Amino acid sequence: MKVQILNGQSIPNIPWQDRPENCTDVVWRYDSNPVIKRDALKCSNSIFNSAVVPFEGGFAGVFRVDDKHRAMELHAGFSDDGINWKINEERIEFVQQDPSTQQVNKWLYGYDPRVCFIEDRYWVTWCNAYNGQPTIGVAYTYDFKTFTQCENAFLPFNRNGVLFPRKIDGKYLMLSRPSDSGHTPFGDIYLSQSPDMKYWGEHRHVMAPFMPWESKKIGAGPIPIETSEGWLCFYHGVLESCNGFVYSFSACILDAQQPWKVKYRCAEYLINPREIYECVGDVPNVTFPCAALCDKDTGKIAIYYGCADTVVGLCFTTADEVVEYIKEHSSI
Ligand code: BMA
Repeated sequence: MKVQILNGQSIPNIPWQDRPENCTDVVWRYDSNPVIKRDALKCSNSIFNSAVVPFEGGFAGVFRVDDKHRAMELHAGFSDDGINWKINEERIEFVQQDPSTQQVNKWLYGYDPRVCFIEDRYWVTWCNAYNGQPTIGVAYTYDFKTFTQCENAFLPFNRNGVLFPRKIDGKYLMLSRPSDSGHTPFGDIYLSQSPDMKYWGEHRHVMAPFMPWESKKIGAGPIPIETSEGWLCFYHGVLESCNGFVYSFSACILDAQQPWKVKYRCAEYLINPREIYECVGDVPNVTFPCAALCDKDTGKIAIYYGCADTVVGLCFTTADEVVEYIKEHSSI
């Protein structure tokens, strides 16, 4: 491998398919997509934008489940192979250990979770309602059974809170996208820092929409992957067409020590809505990545992405290929 995966994990059972012979794309889809169908649960209207990590030799995750009331809920789930999932029928009931969070954390809705292992536990961030308005919720778990909720990271309005998998200079780092109370026709990615996962500051601008495919707004996706070239970050971008928003995704490489500095940024999307399950669903034309598994020994990457706000798809690349592609097609 030319690109080394730093501080990563061996995942010998990472879900994987080789690139089909007739495909020249740098990221290719699993041929049996979607991996999670909308009716995987009795209560589910749709299951999409969900986060998956290696766990106890298999995999665990936090899933966005919109139920048949059309309430947006988070459910835990488990899998041996990353493809066949057993998702809990009941939503996560977050534990409020701190009396002050009992006051603020009245559950209203939660969506677009990310899961990040840092040091000794799995941190969950998601779009959480505070005072009925979206901001970044924070919780941790050791076992995907008990989830302890903490203070929200920011004031409303904010979305797409994505943690880095290790501290830098003693601080936790989080990407996010300040937004508004509605369908937000704007948005840049920012980075914030915290000594304790509670107080966030030292905010830095990372990047703004740039190319046409992402011209309306951008948002961080899976947990950044640390490589010998810097942090490999997949992110979504939104184009506004005469028929509504189109969500595609691509990737950039952020500086290893100062990740608010963008080293390379792919000018093209890597995946855009074109398969039927990406173009047709509750919200058409959406591909929205929330998790990426990366095997440090081979550089294989498996990306989980929501499709048309209805189902979960899987696609693949390798660190060598995607990093080379980003560098060759960089807009900076
Ligand atoms: C965004 C979020 C995502 C969703 C997307 C497309 O604002 O709500 O959960 O996938 O819109 O509807």
